[in-house]
Amino acid sequence: MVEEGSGRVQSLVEAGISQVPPQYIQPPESRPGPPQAPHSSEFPCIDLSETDRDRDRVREAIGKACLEWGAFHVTNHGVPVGLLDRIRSLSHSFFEDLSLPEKLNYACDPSSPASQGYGTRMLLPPSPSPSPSPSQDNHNNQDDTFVLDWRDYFDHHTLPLSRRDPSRWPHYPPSYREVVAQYSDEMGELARRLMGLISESVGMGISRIEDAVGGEIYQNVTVSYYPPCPQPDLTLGLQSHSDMGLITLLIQDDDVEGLQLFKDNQWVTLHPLPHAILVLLSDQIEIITNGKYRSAQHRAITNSHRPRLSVATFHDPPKTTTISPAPDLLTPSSPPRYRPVNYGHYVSSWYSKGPKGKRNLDALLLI
Ligand SMILES: O=C(O)CCC(=O)C(=O)O
Repeated sequence: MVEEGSGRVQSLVEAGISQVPPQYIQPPESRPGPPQAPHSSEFPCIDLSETDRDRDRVREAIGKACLEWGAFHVTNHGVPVGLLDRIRSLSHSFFEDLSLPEKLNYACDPSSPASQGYGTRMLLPPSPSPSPSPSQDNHNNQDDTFVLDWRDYFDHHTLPLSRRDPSRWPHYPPSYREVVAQYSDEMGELARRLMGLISESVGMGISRIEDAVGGEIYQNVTVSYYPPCPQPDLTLGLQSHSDMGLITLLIQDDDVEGLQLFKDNQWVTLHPLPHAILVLLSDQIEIITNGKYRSAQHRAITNSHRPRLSVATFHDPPKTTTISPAPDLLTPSSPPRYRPVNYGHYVSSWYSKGPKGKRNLDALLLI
């Protein structure tokens, strides 16, 4: 086993292990198991080029997808498809062409949540403090029992521009930094457009979701790399969770499946759709819409023969914002269903307690 701090899943695989180390073995109830549902042939796919011609129809399709799935694919989304191909191929190159020591030059700080750089552990390691104090409750409900994900990643802090420092991103391949910056800009624009449509689709004004978070969007671009796993039936590439913020825009390899959505109490595998972008509603949208739209619970499974890569672009509120159900959607017969929450506290709690599906959001439920 490679020592904590420098070890990455990819280095275990390159060392030729034939059995998964115990810290990656999921409890029986969380293991992938046989597929419980056929592939997602009914998964919604929305053509955004229709928006100018028939905004009502697009809005309606988005509303239906949000209600039924909390997720949908978009095509003709305006992001150049060559850019989607480039970021995937540059990311493969970073993980596959650089040595471990070269990649570790960009190692993230594993003790800080969502820190920028090359990492493997999503959740915070257990706190060294043996005596919890009530005011630190969020940070002391953790234990040693977090099962590790079969995943390495690179997290880029990209927006607002004051957070963007490309000198902390890989210098190789040579166009990496420029492509990530362009990708961030394009995805940020698409996210704003989609949040407008989502806001309208639930019966609010076009800017209502953005206004609810003070108009400033924080964006992280996270490339996940899932090496082949010798025992895919015992592991998860990424544990079951919903994303914390507003919306996530995700692309994945065209030819390797791995992403599953939890729908109607079953895990459904999503077919990658070449050049489409997957939109996932995240937890703060569920709160703002007072539960009318639910955030998408998802996970990644592994396979034994091929690496898989995805690029998730998260769009989040500033940590200082307090999020609560939008007053526009509240009536005496539809009172608030969620307690207001400071987004920074929500994030700390998520990273220290673990997502366990949607436990952090469920903890805010009033009724
Ligand atoms: O790799 C995937 O398909 C899922 C990635 C994901 O869920 C995440 O980055 O939060």
